[in-house]
Amino acid sequence: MRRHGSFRTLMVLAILVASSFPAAAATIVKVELQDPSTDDAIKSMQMKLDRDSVPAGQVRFEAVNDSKSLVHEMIVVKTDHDPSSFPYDSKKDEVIEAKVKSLGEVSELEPGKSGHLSVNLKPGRYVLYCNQAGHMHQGMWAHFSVTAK
Ligand SMILES: [Cu+2]
Repeated sequence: MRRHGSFRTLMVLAILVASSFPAAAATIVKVELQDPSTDDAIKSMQMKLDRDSVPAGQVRFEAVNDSKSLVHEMIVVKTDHDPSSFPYDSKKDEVIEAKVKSLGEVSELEPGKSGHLSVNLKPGRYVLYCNQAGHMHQGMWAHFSVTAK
């Protein structure tokens, strides 16, 4: 009985140790969605990232809409191109999302709201952009890169 008891104790310890080291934590990227209503010093729409490169793996984008008046969003696309060359519907003044493969998005945040997106990213070049009418053309996008581990 005594041997069994200590074996059980060891097993419990092993499980406790294993569970205190969770699978690799996500890299957090903070994204601020801004426009001239955010601050007088900001002259155009923009997407401000606290880092523009992360190692491959799980990434958690934490987006905050810093606008005082406009809805913004953040869409993630893996591409070597600038959004200025994405298929565009000039009537709607927006990127044709059906033709640009999105890896996920934090969609339509009201002013002051925040949201997040967790995705597993492979090495390569990415673009983050906002597809509210006209916003991409007003500069609301950012390059982002993922490096091999
Ligand atoms: Cu926007």
